[in-house]
Amino acid sequence: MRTKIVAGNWKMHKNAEETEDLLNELINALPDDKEARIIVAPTFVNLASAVDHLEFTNIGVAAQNMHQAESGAYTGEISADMLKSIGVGIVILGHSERRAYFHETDALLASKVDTALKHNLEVIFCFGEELKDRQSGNHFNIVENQLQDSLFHLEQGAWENIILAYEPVWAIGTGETASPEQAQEMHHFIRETINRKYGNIAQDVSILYGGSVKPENAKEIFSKPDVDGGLIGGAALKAVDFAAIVEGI
Ligand code: G2H
Repeated sequence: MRTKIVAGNWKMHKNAEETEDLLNELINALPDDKEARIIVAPTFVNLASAVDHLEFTNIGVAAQNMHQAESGAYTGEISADMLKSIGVGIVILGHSERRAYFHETDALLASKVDTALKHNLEVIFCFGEELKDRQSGNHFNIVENQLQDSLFHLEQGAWENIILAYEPVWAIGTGETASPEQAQEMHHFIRETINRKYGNIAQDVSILYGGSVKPENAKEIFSKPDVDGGLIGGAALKAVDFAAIVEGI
């Protein structure tokens, strides 16, 4: 059985007080009868307080990014060791906003993945095609290349610490969602692609869907056999919506 996961990517939202408020609301609102891992990813400056706040809960804390170097003259950046040192065990890498606005390439992401794994961080690795790729029918190629170029250098054992998040760029923050059938088709393709390279461990890799997941569409998307949960942006910023999405798992 693969682990079901619902993760909230808070992006650049919520100051310190708002972070604490949302965490308190989540602690009260989240259902406790679900066999799913729940993860939240607040901003860097609120990670330490989130770890403290959630210490006696089963909600995990993820960072939204990290630098690939161990340390050094990289003004404004955060290392894997710094995340570990405050009790963060998970990092989101490769989000399309990082790729688009901060020019993160598949090769750069491969080195971020290596550094994260070296420090025993779990990685939520995001990838997905742009609208032009889907319109030209090139979406499977793009996704396969992203996997190959950032993850297929890994040894089989490393996959225990990899969670995938397929996020079609055209569905992110746009209100447009991939249909459950489109999500299933791509998730199945992703699993087959991993299977061709690594064999049976493909069955154990959790593949989350991300892109305008909301309470109204979560249950149907999560019902698909190769969809193991979601990475939620906008709808993770309200406890009532995030809890309703978790209800759908
Ligand atoms: C995709 C998703 C979270 P949203 O970026 O990673 O955001 O649910 O707002 O589309």
